[in-house]
Amino acid sequence: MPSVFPTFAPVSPQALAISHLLIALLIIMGAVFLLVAVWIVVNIVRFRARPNTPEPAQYYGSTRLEIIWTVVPALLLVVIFGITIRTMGEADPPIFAPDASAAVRQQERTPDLTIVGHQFFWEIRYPQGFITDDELHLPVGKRLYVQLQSVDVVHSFWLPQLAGKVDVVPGQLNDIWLEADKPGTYIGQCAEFCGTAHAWMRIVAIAQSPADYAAWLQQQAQPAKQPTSGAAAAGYQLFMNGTCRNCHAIAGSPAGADIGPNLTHFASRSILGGGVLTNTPANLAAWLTNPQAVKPGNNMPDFSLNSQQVSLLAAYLETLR
Ligand code: HEC
Ligand SMILES: [Cu+2]
Repeated sequence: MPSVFPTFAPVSPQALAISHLLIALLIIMGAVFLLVAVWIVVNIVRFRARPNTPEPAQYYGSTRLEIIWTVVPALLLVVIFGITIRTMGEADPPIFAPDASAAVRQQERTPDLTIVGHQFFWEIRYPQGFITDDELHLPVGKRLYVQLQSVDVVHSFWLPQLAGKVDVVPGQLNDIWLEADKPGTYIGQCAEFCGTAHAWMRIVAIAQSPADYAAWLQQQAQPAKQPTSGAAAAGYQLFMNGTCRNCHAIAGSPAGADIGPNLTHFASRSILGGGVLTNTPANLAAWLTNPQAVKPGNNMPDFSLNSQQVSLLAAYLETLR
């Protein structure tokens, strides 16, 4: 079950540091708020108008008070500045280990993962040579060096239980550390308005034990098999001879485009359309029938497929485990 208050349920040292900063700020701000609120209430009561009392004494200007209400907030800001700087160091540790040699530092560090923002889904490239979308897997307890790119507009990558928020900017390489110290499913979201369907640009991170992760890697690295009979084979023909392959890639097939999500292991994913639906056969049929009705404004057009075409295509796509 995903956490309702993800920022307060960190599962990595980076997210923990950010969470601590947030809690510290809430305490400081809460204390200031309480102090001011209580002081106002006390004075409203104490100096309220009573019958037959003269107007209380009026004061104009007080150097002492002005010094206090300048110095105290300034000191608070110094404290907040200090703990923020410390958090920044913890949340975004240096790319190279402190003892890395000069030769190592000269080279560009190869990312453990590359994540590419598209309107309106996340493409995840694994160094093992395969691509998946919207659902990333990572081994528990390992800190991954992740590079972030965009092919279109500015997005923002945010998995609050795992790390801070980093903008994903076209023409620029940004990076982030991703780590989860507990197995589980963590939900993220594009956090920069990037167009009509922005709200359904989610990402699911699944942290697995090293053995489960290795098995997943092995499975994802397999190319798709071409079905040889039945509805799936007919769906394959529709897919390859129709317009689908102009935008989608399926490893091991002639489809190799990179406009829409990579569908090689589509049926193994838990979500569909950036999280707008869970990935079930019925939802897949709804998506193919009219993706614009399911996720208005997304970049897959409505092809007005008839129900037979939908069921053949779905039969094929469901084989892509
Ligand atoms: C013009 C490009 C384009 C064409 C052509 C196209 N799609 Fe898509 N498709 C997309 C985009 C873009 C998305 C991602 C939508 C989103 O989540 O924002 C997508 C998403 C999907 C998904 C959901 C994938 C996922 O992981 O969530 C499926 C399944 C799919 N398309 C199947 C098809 C089939 C079958 C065809 C042929 C009838 C087809 N597409 C034709 C662009 C295209
Ligand atoms: Cu976005």
